[in-house]
Amino acid sequence: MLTALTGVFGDRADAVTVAGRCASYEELLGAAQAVAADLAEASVPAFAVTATASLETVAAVVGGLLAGVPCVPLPPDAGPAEREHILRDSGARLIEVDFTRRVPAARRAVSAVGSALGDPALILYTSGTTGAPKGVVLSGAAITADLDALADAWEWSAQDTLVHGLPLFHVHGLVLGVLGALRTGSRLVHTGRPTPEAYAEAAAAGGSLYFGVPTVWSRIAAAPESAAALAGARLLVSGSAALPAPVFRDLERLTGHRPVERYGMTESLITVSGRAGGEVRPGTVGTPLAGITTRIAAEPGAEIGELQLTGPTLFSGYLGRPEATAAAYTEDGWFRTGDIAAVDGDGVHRIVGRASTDMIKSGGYRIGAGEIENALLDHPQVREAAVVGVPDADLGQRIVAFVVAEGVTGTELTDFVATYLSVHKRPREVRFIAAVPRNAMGKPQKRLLLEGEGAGPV
Ligand code: MLC
Ligand code: AMP
Repeated sequence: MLTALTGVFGDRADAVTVAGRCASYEELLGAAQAVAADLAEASVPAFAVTATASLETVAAVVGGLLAGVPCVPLPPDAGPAEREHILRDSGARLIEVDFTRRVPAARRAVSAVGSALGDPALILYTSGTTGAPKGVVLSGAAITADLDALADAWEWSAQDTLVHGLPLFHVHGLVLGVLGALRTGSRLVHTGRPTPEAYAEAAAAGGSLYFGVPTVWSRIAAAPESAAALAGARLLVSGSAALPAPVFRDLERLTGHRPVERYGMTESLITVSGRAGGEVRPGTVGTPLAGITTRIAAEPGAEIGELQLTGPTLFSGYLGRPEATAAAYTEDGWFRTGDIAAVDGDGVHRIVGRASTDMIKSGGYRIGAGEIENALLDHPQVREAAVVGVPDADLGQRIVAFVVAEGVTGTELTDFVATYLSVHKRPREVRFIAAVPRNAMGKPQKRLLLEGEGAGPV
């Protein structure tokens, strides 16, 4: 899978830069082989690493691939409850990585780079509409199929320098942003954090291909000097949430580039994308990648409906949850994305919204309302809780919790959630209400809570 580590593209001292620290492929491989040797001896079903933006995280993931042991990247800002859930659910052993450690040749677990493609390569935890996050098992074969299709769509090659500053515990930053660079041989500059200044600075270092979530792009569009520095790039790519049309236009005006949008999910990897050199229109996410077939499950006479797909990039299942895995597919075997979409006459896809108000996207992070509600309900003062995503110019959606509670402040509840879950799952606002509106069946009527918040119908 990791073609660059075989040396076919040559090597350089700054082949991989993460948060200001550089490594050659040889150095990365050496550190990863030390991880792999330990994993081979430990005989564990999976291992976890606290996935800070660091060379250590990259070495851990590569080491897991070399040893054939799946890696579970833990969000570094996860609170104890979320960390414990992930570790317990996956059975993963938490490891620490010393990037400078090397093992003698005799202890190296695997000599060939990228064997056992069918095996689980990564287990990424992601939220559903209810309950705790589930482990999405991704095989090496699904990942390589996706990266090769993207390389084709974006003309992504060893001539590129990939720039981004996205978290290393999700598909966007880790699969595309790290494994993609190691497969295509493009130099990687991970900026630590995805700030406009850092993206601009990387332009001076030859950045050609830039990844960002819409929040990153909207912050760049609001920083004209930084945006102008991206004029020399080859391709700007946005994904993980919808890129607002005004941000698209601002980027075009300031950088001279029409950003390419692509669509994906943790479970399916990236499945639909605009093409380098192709026509891109704001509000559209392009056409299916090679090997992917899509369909819209619409009511008779309607043009929009749930986007469903099949193809080689799909996950192997939710770890230990066969029922949940089965429920993610239609009876005739298509993966149900839960996204509402339309396909234009020329096959270009538009994502119109999500089927459920219980799946929130904030800053490109996927957050299940149920998970936050459960955390809030664990607070002794909280009697009812309903969590929604309210439209937000910066974050796409911001998390707002409506609670029925006495004797506790909003800040106390936000802090309470932060100690349980990841920092980015904290509600931005807590609103106290007399009762959660419910229908005759007792189901919360979240659309009533969203009324007046500028949320259009989905
Ligand atoms: C955050 N903060 C809060 C808060 N939430 N403070 C109080 N109350 C809350 N509720 C703090 C943060 O910790 C931070 O503090 C500061 O406020 C600014 O937070 P922010 O506005 O959230 O900005 P930032 O931290 O810069 O995050 C924005 C972002 C981030 C865009 C960088 O959301 C991000 O990295 N998103 C990427 C998500 C992603 O990769 N998704 C891909 C999923 S895969 P401090 O002290 O730290 O400054 C996928 C598949 C696909 O979707 O298609 O790609
Ligand atoms: P995640 O599992 O975190 O990857 O989140 C997947 C979800 O992100 C999808 O189901 C979509 O709702 C959303 N998403 C990803 N890319 C896009 C995009 N380009 N436009 C709109 N929504 C997107």
